[in-house]
Amino acid sequence: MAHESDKKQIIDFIKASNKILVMPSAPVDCDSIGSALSLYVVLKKLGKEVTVVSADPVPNVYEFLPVIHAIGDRLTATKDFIITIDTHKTHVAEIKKEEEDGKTHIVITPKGGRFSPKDISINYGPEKYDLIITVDTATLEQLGRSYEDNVDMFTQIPVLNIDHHISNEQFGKVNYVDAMASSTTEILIPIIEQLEKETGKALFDDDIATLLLAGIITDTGSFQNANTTPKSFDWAAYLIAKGGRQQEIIQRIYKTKPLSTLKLWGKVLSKIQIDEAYKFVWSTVTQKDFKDTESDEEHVGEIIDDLLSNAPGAEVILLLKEKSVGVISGSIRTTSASVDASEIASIFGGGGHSRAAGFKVKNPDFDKVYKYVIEKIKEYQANRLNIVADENGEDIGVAQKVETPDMTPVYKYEAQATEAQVAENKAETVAIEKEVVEELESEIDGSKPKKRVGRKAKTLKEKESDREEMEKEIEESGAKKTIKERATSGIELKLKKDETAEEENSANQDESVDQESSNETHAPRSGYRFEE
Ligand SMILES: [Mn+2]
Repeated sequence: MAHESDKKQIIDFIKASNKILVMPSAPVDCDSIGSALSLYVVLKKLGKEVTVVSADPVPNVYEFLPVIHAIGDRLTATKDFIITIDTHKTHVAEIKKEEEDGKTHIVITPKGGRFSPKDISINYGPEKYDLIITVDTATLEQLGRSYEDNVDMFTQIPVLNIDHHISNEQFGKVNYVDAMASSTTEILIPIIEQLEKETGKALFDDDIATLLLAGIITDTGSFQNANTTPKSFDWAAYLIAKGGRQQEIIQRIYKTKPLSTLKLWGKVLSKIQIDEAYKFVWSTVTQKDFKDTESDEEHVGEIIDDLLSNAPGAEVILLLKEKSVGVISGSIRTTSASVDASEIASIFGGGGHSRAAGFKVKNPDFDKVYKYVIEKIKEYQANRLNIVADENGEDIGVAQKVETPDMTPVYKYEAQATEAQVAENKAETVAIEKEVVEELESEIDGSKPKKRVGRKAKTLKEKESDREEMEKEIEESGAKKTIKERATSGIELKLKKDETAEEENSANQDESVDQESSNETHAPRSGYRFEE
């Protein structure tokens, strides 16, 4: 957990670094953005080069936050790709770049003599950053693509891990994790104070105070959640005194709903179905709903927690979403400790936590998946509640009458695609190799004019290094899949739950869920992203 010595190390690393990459977790929330942006302003004031990258888009609701546009959406190449030519034997006369449908040829004209593939080597330049700071991020996987596409970078550059999730995996070079803090921005306050002291520069201003305050207000659910501590109030008061704009935060986050969101909520509410016998409430949202109301997925967020979970008597709540054409996801909430949402989600290849879970499948037929999921959940509830016959006196077991659609979880498709890419790459490599050999042979016996064997050799090398990278990715995604599979398995989750009851309690995916359960300490977001 957080020690003074960790704080000292954080300060020392910041002071010694110049090109700093700050990363909030994905999907972003107000605490992760507030943390990242307040650091951005502070580090800028200290004369550092700062880059903030969020793998997931920033929801419109946070547009009012100061310097919000400093957040970049992708991590551009963190290193240069360097092609080196050995000029011991042959010198270079000229280097040209030629573009040809989707390819760039680097054409090297020798000064007398000839280059051979052996003279070419490929390297990477140095990293463009000398420090990474992750904020509000419990696992590296929560950084999404920014991590997945740059796994290497995280082993080569020191990572400062500043967070308040009890589930934090301590992946940093320095881990400053305080699970007692209500928000990550709360942890940053003493760090910024210390930086002020040590550098003699005034760092706090209205904007920084507003960003930090926004993190505290939202992560405590306006001081309603169980994770609210006396310290949260103290810090909030301190930040308001520093110029934090509390009214603006409340107004923009809690009191403003775009018309499109209200329209979407209306649609979802009009489709609510309640089955009292099964204690099951559900609704759907489709691509057509999004189109009709001119809203997007961002606006679905609170529907399940704010609207559906309030239905009296409901134990199991489901919102089935057509996320995009052909991709269907389900968000499941349970209101009673005796029903395990993750167990229900696991029926459909998903997972999550006891109160909040989800699944995501690839299937173009929304209606078919809908019928199947509803009947399966009813069946699950029938078994739990010992319902032997439905209201018409018919036997339960309805699910067997419904055709089982393809319910393969989305991540399985993703892994297959990568394997296919490797195979394709391999086939291409073999073909090029063959061409190179043929051309070399024809060159030797002089039967054909000289062709650009060097260029092909280079393509070959590139393809091979691409393939190596892809294979590594698959290997890593294999490891990741194990984590996911662990999450999808109800049994494993139960084991985990027994081990750390506290963690289970605090592991609900949406912090808003925690408002309803009173016995919880802090509520970290889960590392698994089935909800999305
Ligand atoms: Mn947080």
